[in-house]
Amino acid sequence: MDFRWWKNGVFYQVYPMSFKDTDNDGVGDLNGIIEKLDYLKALGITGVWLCPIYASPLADNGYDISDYRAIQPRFGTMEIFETMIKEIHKRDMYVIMDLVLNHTSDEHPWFIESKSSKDNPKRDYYHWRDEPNNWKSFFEPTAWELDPTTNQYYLHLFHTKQPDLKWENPEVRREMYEIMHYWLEKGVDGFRVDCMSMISKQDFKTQPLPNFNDTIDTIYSNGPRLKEFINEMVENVVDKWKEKGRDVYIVGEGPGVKVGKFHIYEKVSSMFHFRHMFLDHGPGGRYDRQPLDFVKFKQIFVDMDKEMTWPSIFLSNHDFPRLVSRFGDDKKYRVQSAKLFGLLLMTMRGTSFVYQGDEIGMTNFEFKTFDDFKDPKAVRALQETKTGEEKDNLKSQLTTQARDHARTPIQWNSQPNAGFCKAGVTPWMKVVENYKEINVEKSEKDPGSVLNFYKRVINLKTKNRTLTEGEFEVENIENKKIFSYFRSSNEQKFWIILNVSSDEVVYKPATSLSIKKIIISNYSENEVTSTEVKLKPWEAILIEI
Ligand code: ISL
Repeated sequence: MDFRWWKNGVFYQVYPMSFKDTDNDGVGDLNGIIEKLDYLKALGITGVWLCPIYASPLADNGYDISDYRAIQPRFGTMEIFETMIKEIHKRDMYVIMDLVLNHTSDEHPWFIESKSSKDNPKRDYYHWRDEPNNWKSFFEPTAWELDPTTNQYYLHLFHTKQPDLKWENPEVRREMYEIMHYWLEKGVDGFRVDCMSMISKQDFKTQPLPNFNDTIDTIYSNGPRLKEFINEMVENVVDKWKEKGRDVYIVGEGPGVKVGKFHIYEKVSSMFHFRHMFLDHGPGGRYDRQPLDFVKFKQIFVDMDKEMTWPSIFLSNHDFPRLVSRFGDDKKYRVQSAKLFGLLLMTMRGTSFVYQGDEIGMTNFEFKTFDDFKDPKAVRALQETKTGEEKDNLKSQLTTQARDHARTPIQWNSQPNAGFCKAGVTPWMKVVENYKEINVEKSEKDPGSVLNFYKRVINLKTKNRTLTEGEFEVENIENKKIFSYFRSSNEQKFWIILNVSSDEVVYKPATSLSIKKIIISNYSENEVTSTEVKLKPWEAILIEI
């Protein structure tokens, strides 16, 4: 098998608005990223995924692009961007850019032209109809907005300020490939393609919409021409650079990627599948939280490992609550459970992605008023609530489910504003109150910190071929509290055993195992024999067998 740079890689996802502010406007910036590159290097990171930094009115924090070839002035200038790329490469790290190809901002010149008249040459860059159908937007009750100039509706699967591009139009596709070349020429190493699974649209006939999550699988994603568009993108972009000796990495965002559908995506380097991220979303979607079924959670990874040539492993990102608060116990066992998920993240087959702040075990924030929420999805949901009861229900849903939890500033130290921005400056999102206890500076000094554990597991993953490419095999999948799996190659075999509960659990492996060495654990002492393991709450052990 060819061994490509991103295969043993560990990416770190930077959400620039919340990473580090250096120009005192309360919003993170590119100079802030440059300032912290040594921190990422010391963490063992091999690549950076940079969330959108393009010119944008920021209706969806940059996922609404108004100029694909310009830098959003709040983040910096093109010169600073170029310096950042050089500084990343100087440290032997790679960088991929988040590219939003499914939609633009409504302030993009294409859309301004498109809406100006029915016969404008850019009219066909977007989806226009005389009548809306029953499609819902991810953020709003309907996916169609009436534009008064021509009295037609345009499609927006997300915000009204994010009209969907019409990929069926070859001109649109050509524009997009040129944009990709533009950034590759500047030296970036690849892209995370936003909403890749949604760029080819089903026909717009009205169809039943029984359950919003099913809608993602059956109507919005995996559209009829998707495979053709993806293959064409790879031919026009990746293959062209291959001829010049560069291995361009493309990871697609893939809500709706499921068993039986991966063949659509086989030409891109990798895909993010989202099934584990939607498990606790009920028929009403994200704000209809259901208890997490941990057996199903494991089964998803088993199924997707079989389905995908090369998986991308992530357990959180900027669109979901904090990892330790969502899947772990962010109170009594915060440190143990954050470490457990760090070990899980680094020991499944695939390229691993750490979301900023998870490496120090950052938690959800406790909101005081609805004004604390900035995410357009939360803001819109609030507008839709009519009664006090609906408000109370939304409040409890936002407490656990809001995307905002992942977007609070990184807690760098115990100074005011957690060192994210200067004292006296108001950060765009509130800093979580626990920053004096949970921050990078403190974690660096504490050998038992989540951060120092992450360093060790990242280092293990990037240096060990078995952990990167070895087979992944799960046993006793029906066990509700234990995740027990093996990674094996011709050279080595590892057993990873995780207690995903706050209880003490005695676990017996399916067969007796010969223990060679405990490689790493989140407890200093473990009770392991070849036939039985006694696990403390959230105990996680990596054993060579
Ligand atoms: O968070 C979700 C729904 O509540 C996800 O389904 C998410 O909307 C979906 O994965 C697409 O996300 C991406 O595109 C959005 C943007 O808001 C997200 O931040 C981005 O990750 C629109 O560009």
